[in-house]
Amino acid sequence: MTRTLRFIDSHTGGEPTRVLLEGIPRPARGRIREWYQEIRREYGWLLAAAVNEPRGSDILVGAAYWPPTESDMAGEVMFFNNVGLLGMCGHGTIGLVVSLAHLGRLAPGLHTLHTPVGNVRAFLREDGRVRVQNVPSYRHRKNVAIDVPGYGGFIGDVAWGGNWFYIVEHGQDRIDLSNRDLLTELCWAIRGELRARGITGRDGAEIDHIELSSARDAAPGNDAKNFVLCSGKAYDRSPCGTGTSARLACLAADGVLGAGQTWRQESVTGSVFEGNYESCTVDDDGVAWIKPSITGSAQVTAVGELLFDEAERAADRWA
Ligand code: PYC
Repeated sequence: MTRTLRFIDSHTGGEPTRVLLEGIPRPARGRIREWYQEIRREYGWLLAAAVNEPRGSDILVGAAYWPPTESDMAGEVMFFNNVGLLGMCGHGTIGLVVSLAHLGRLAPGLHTLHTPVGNVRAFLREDGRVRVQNVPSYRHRKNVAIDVPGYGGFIGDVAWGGNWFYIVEHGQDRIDLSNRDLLTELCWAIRGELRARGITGRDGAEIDHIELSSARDAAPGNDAKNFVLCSGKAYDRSPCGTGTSARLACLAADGVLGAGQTWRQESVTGSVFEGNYESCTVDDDGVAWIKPSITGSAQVTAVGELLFDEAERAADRWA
């Protein structure tokens, strides 16, 4: 039996997003934050097959999209990649909004999307740029020192921006595409060391995104350039919306960036997100929470149908 999924592809600053428009039934019960297990169990094989080879590649981020069920929302979205489900995805949200606009399903203005880690608001401007008001973000731990075998010592912050990040100010190797293999292996080794030492996000959550940042390597006019290694060992071609949000949370906590000030975050490929935050609130535990926004643009690259054979269920790529 053949299954068909309609899709629309885009890229946001070089990072691709594949939106699945239909074919993944909306779970009958609960809110989207409760759907992880059911989606993984019933449709994980299909999502994995939609983004991985031979239909996609390791760098493709997928978005299972469900149209609005309430009048004040633009729909529900669950992001995923080559190895599993994600929390939020900033570049993917920009890609989703531009894709829905391309299909005539969404007009310029403010739209609310539900994700498993909270609601996000996306403002589609008349010029096509999208401002994403991401989930509240914060720094969990500052100056976490680790010794990575073969690479030496690193100090980084653990922060949440919709996914978990370990963010390192990295002056050693240039953040440049010509260094992508070296940076990939370094980030992978850092992640392995974090795991080996039991360094996690809140509630034991795995830190599955590593972000190297350098002001030195940024182009004039930009504040910093980053290299972000995602959970499936692919590096983000965009400046990473959730990674930029996590970074903004650290900058806010350190008093380096004030509310409303713009932070120009460049990616390793040279694409840029503009970031800022609205307000910073310190909770009873002394944690500084921000409401971050990132602005960027996306381009639609393809629309079509993916065909699957039910027999592929047995070859679940996320297993
Ligand atoms: O833009 O948040 C992001 C993102 C997460 C993983 C890849 N891109």
